[in-house]
Amino acid sequence: MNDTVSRKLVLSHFWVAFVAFILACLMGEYQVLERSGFVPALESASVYFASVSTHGVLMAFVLTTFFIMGFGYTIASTSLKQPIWNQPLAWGGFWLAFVGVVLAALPLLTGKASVLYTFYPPIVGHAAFYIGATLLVVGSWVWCVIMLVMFSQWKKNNPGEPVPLAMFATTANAILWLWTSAGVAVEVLFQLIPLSLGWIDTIDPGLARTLFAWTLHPIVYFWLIPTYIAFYVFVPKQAGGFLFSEEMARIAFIVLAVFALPIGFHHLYMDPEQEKGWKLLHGIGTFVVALPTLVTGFTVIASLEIAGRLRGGKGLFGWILTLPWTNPMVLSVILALLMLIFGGFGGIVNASYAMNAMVHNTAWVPGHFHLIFGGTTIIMYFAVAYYFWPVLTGKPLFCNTMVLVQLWSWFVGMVFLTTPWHVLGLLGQPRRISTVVYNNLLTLSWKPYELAMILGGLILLISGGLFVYNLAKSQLQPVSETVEQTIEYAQPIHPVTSLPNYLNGFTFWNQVIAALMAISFGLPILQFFFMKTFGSSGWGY
Ligand code: HAS
Ligand code: CU
Repeated sequence: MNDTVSRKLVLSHFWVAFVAFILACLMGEYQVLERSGFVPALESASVYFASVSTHGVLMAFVLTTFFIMGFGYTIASTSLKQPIWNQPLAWGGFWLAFVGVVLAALPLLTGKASVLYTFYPPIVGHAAFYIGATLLVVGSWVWCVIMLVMFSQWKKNNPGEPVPLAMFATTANAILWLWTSAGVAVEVLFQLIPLSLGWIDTIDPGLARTLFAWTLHPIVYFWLIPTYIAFYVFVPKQAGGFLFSEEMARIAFIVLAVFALPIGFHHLYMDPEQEKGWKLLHGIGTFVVALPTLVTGFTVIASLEIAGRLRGGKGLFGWILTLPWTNPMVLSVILALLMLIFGGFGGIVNASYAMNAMVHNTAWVPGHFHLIFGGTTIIMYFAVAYYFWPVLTGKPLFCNTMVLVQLWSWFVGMVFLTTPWHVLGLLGQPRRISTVVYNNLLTLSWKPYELAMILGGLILLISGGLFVYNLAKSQLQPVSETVEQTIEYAQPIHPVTSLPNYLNGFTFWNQVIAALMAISFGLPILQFFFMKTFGSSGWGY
């Protein structure tokens, strides 16, 4: 057993994440039902928007942040083989973030902050929502500090040695998050909180959207990095093989952290406040940041092939069949990669300016991110939870078949939910609508797809419930003896003994990030302080 793991700390983070998750799943199913119009009794725009705002915040901010913190604490303590530095501080971060969530939930659930998870002004919610969200972010900064301190201390005590890959990548994520969250922090502190408290009368929504774009793109990689960590450090070992290349993994994490940051404007292609040259610059960067995903796909599939061949797989594709498909981690990675093909394809469509014009603000976009985030990213969160659970609770998973059923059903549900969403987008259905009041041939053609989405949502709700059930039942089962399970890290096929500084630290990369951010966000933000704008007063709730 890994005796450095702070079990209670990690389990507390994970349970907050997973309770948020299952509540959000419930809301998701209500939302597909409501917007389909098949159940008139459910129809209410105000309840719909309160629900969709809460669903988005719970999934995108609460599930992710708490999961990532718990994951990071486990990685830091087991890969560095030392206890968490300053545990009281870690608990402080946890409680700060938790109080923030409760504070934000109150206006969300009472319909006073139905501003969606992107909370774009001029829609304005209750101040408690923004203050709660700020506390959540500040709580997560505490986690970042702890990761950075543990990383630096380890390097000091082990001079010249490569930092374990898992910790290297977790630190990259902490650094990414500190940079990422700065944009929205400035927006909330200087624009939204003062506006919602009535201290100022007007704000510039263009500036707000630009600051949010600073956060909105890299945040998706903050969510994704734990998934990629699992791909590189757990999957090869669970499949029975080796990591194809540790250097490639390090390069992928560095490129993700460095290039995810300066490229938010592909969310603003159709907005007027930024000039086309800046959009082009950010557009090019968006294609660059797809590269580490391609590298990751290649390295992970190569690692799986090594494992498959070591297990006796022959021929061009025979190795796929010899993989241990009943191992939850291995099954998850296969399903995650399959969803990544289409989720990533959708991303490339979005990133291409002319095609973005066809799909922007349509149902295609939620189709894209439910597949790549809800699908690829979250299925690996499940796999990680299942892998960590025996170590955290000292008890085995109560039934592997139930785990496999849960993972398969999540995949099937995602296919049923997101395929129609993509089609609906191409058929012109806007996103962020509660209902369609007019009936014509166009909207009638949406109906069969709505039906498929309701089925998809239902499968996902059942699968989400099964996930929480599997974890709770395993943790609560009475067992006479605790299991001795450790978290095992995959070995690279060619062991790494020494590394150049730039593949083992972040000083240089932080400077690169600072320069890139200054180039891509400097003028686009400064312009707001020089141009004459009219400002908008908020549409209060
Ligand atoms: Fe995205 C909108 C572009 C990745 C999440 N994205 C969103 C939003 C979210 C989101 C939440 O350019 C909505 C924001 C909002 O509410 O307004 N996205 C991209 C691009 C990528 C991308 C280029 N997105 C993600 C990830 C997310 C995420 C990851 C969450 C985790 N996205 C956009 C754009 C928009 C956008 C625009 C704005 C749209 C608009 O107009 O509003 C790339 O990183 C994707 C790269 C991935 C690939 C796929 C490679 C495939 C591989 C699999 C190989 C597997 C095989 C199978 C062969 C190019 C590696 C092997 C099988 C075996 C059995 C072994
Ligand atoms: Cu983006």
